[in-house]
Amino acid sequence: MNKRLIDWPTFIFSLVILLSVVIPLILFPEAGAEVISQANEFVTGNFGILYLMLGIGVLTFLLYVAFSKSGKIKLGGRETKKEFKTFSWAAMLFSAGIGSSILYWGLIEWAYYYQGPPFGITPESEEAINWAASYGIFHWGPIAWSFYTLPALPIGYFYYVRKKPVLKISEATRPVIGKYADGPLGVLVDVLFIFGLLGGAGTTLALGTPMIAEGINHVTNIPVTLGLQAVIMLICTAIFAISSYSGINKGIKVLSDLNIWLVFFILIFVFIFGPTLFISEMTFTSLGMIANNFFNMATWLEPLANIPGTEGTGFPETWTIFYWAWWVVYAPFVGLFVARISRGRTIKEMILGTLVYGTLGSVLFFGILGNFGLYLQLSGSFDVIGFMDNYGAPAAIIAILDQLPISWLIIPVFTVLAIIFLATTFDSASYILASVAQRRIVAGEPMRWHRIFWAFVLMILPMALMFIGGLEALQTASIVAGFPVIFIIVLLAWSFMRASSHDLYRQKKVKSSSSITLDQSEKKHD
Ligand code: NM2
Repeated sequence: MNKRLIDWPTFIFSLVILLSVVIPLILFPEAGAEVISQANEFVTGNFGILYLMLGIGVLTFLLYVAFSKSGKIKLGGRETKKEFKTFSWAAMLFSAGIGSSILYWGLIEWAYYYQGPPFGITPESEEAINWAASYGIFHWGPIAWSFYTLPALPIGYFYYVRKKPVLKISEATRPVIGKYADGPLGVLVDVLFIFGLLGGAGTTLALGTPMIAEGINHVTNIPVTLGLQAVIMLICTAIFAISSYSGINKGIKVLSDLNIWLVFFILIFVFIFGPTLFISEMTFTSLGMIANNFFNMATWLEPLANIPGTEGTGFPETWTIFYWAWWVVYAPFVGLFVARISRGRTIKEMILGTLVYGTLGSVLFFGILGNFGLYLQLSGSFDVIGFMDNYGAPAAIIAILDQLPISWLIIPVFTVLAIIFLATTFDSASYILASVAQRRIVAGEPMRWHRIFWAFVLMILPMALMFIGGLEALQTASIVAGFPVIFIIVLLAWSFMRASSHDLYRQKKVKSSSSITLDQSEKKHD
């Protein structure tokens, strides 16, 4: 183990912040939960507009870059081949960026929109049904995926084009913050990112664990207790720690491929044995609905709710803003990961690949799983909402699956899938946390013990909160922990533009081919 490789200020500062949140929460659980919920309301209530503006801005920016000259820049030298085949690339991208939450929300999100639709629509009306089927896809669609893609641009650029062996957020902001990237400002950027990601991971675990527990309960009859949930968290940690320890090629890639095959199995099964025609038509109709209302959905902030005496629905804060915040905290991490696996691709391929494959994946999940649940409700064959009111969302998710043929097989497969999905997000997260808390990457990977270390840290906050009964407070942790990440995203976009236009300008003859290789050996950088 080489201690000199560790970036001690980032490492220690992140742990100090984590402990300074966890310890008071354990000592004063009630006051802690109250503070978290107030902070959440403060951020979503006052700064929601920033998130929505960022969403539209980032998507526009990426489309511009993809089709501009910078889009042609290849990540790597002229001879560099794509490191991963497109299938594995897309599988890893999806598995890293999406965790078990897509199983959770994919199956049940419609039920919330159906009962509490946006735009002043009557709950449970026909219009509410159309929105219920569409909004989930929107919240996991192109804007969401653009948050993920953006950080990959500067990071991939520095790693593969300028060939700096550093996978760090601060490094990618160097063209803007200059030498301060090596000082406290750089540490701050990395620490804020780490802290945001720990919050985002908390949200993921707070949703995933109860659902996995219900699945296990259904199969084995073991009651859903705190103990069971703690064991689940530990098993998940063990799986993703092993995967992260084995590295990208052996662990992370193998688990991601397995993950995608299981996903195909579940989705195809539900599509064939569920209401196939309803699923197809509803999904197709939703796509039209989203296309038609895209900008309304992306900008709706319910401004009238600010007028004294007017009651709002709270829809933007509870859903769109919450979602954007959650995607944003994961973004630098997924961006780092996408950059790491994109050697040999052009910037344009990377942008369009994440946007298209990512959105396509979300459409399949929400279209198939969500519309299956919606169909059960509307056809009267199973009262999902009634069940959810009595037993909660995680139990309702398993109960929906129980309506399928051979559910004795489907529910265990689904539960295993949820565990793997969670693990494939957390293995890459711990891998990336280790890269950020390291000064340099040697032999292409952060140190092994360091990856394991972060795997366990990812679990500490959720475990602590679970024992004090704060799993619900944790569901909004991404918002509170992630607010500063908005600024990091803007900084990253700015850095990429600065660096790439600078290098392109210096590149004397750019041929009009489909990819540009910038030979960095001859240049000096700003
Ligand atoms: N996002 C995609 O829990 C998960 O599935 C990880 C969640 C940000 C909503 C990411």
